Amino acid sequence: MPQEPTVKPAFYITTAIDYPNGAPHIGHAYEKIAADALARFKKLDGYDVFFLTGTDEHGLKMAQTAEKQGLTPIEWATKNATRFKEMDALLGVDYDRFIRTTDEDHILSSQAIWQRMVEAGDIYLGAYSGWYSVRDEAYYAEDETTVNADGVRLGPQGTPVEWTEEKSYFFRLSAYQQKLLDYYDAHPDFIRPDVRRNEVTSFVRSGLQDLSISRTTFTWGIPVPGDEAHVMYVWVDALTNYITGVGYPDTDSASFKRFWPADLHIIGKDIIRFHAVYWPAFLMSAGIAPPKTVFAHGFIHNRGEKMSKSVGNVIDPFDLAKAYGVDALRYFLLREIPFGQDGSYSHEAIVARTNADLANDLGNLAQRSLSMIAKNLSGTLPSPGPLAPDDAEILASADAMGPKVREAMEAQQIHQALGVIWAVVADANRYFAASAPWELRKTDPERFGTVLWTTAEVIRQVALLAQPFVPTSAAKLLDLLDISSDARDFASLGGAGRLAGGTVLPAPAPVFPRYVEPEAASPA
Ligand code: ME8
Repeated sequence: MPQEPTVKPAFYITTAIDYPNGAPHIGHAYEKIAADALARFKKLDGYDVFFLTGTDEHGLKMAQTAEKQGLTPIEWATKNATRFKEMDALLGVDYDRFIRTTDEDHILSSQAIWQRMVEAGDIYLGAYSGWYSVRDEAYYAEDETTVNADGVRLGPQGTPVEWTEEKSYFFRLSAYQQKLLDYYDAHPDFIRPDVRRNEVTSFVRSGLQDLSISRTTFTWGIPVPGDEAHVMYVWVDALTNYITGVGYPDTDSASFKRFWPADLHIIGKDIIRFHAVYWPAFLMSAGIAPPKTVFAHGFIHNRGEKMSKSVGNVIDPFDLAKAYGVDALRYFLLREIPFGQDGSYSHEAIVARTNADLANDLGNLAQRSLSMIAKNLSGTLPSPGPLAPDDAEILASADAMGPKVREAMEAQQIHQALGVIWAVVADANRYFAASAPWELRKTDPERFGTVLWTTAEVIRQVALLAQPFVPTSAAKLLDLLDISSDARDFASLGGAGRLAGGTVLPAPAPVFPRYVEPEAASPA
């Protein structure tokens, strides 16, 4: 009987698009790594994944910095967008498209959604005055501002604001208050985690004002269709990237039909309002379905302090990857910080994680067990004899890992997924120590083989599940177990992909190096 071709379910995941107004920092790296782990997990779990990331290149701030550098805005944006792409390449962020908001298709897409919102009667011309922050690209109400000791008025993010008046197009956000509240009610997973959902719901309940969505005071933006004196407010253009990426305005295209509405927008907590209030309102107005989930992660601080250029404590992800290795950095960020909460970076913390979890717990277990096979069994993986209760127990824990990790990942609890995997690694170490294979080698060769096979089989499943988080190291581990490329997805978890005794394994090599402090520089 010919088999029906199985159609993979679609999964569309995005990151925020970064301002390329300088080099990327560790906060940018963190978000991309987390989204990449979620995307890789879904791919390995049998989904047809589309993963979009990119850069948000318009706005006054970009134009001003470019001018200071003696460059045109597009030259400045291109220079930095290149650096963001280099970061992704270095960190293993395996996106399907890197969108730049200066891309031609995105300009057309932004003008198309604008037009739909006009047709819906949601855009009108008015005038705007208020306290405007160039850095935040946002207007604030007077009571949201404060005046500091130097007499400078500051917005809620601590950036200077100026009194500004201009003609502006407005979006009728006020008309969407109840629709949004109803939407949140009907879609409890729309805003995650709960703390953000509550924050957004109470913001919307307190009343929504119409939103100024065009600017006339600068030109570095997407022209408003039909009124070229205006450019779009950068957030209208920025948010639209998520539909451009899958083919908007061609809503009949295969990619749009397949991938929209997005399954998951991964963003930082500071931009939740744009994604959970403005964005669904724009989409509703344009007759497009809102995304399924917006997940806001927390902020990374340097030793507990907020990172800022003026303090000089901004962390360069290129430096970190060089110092610790890409997989150690990825593992640290994803394991240490509960996803959705703020977290801190420090040298001590990353070294402790790297050496304890990666080098000692997983690295040593693999190296010790595989070396025993190499030395005592000429590198041939033994077949298991009858399983003793201890063997059966650790094997059952390994088999139970897949479903638990999946459950955590479905809820974007990345740190918990890693917790589940590394709990089994810890159990496997206890099992290995208690079974003392080095003693069995002479006294009970059959059990010696069973313990080594069982350990290798647990490592196989750990390595399979570790792929989304530490892709390069997990691949090396799978190489050491001679796992073919078609047996590396999650269909091979559990009993489906058991290691076959008799396989000749390659010579073992350490996969997770220990971090060793560089020699203290000798005094000059
Ligand atoms: O907000 N820790 O761009 P952006 C963790 N262009 N995440 C951080 C962080 C930190 N210290 N600092 C920033 C923008 N982020 C807009 C987005 S989306 C349509 C437009 C996160 O370069 C931040 O929360 O300022 C955001 O999700 C992303 O990095 C880009 O920030």
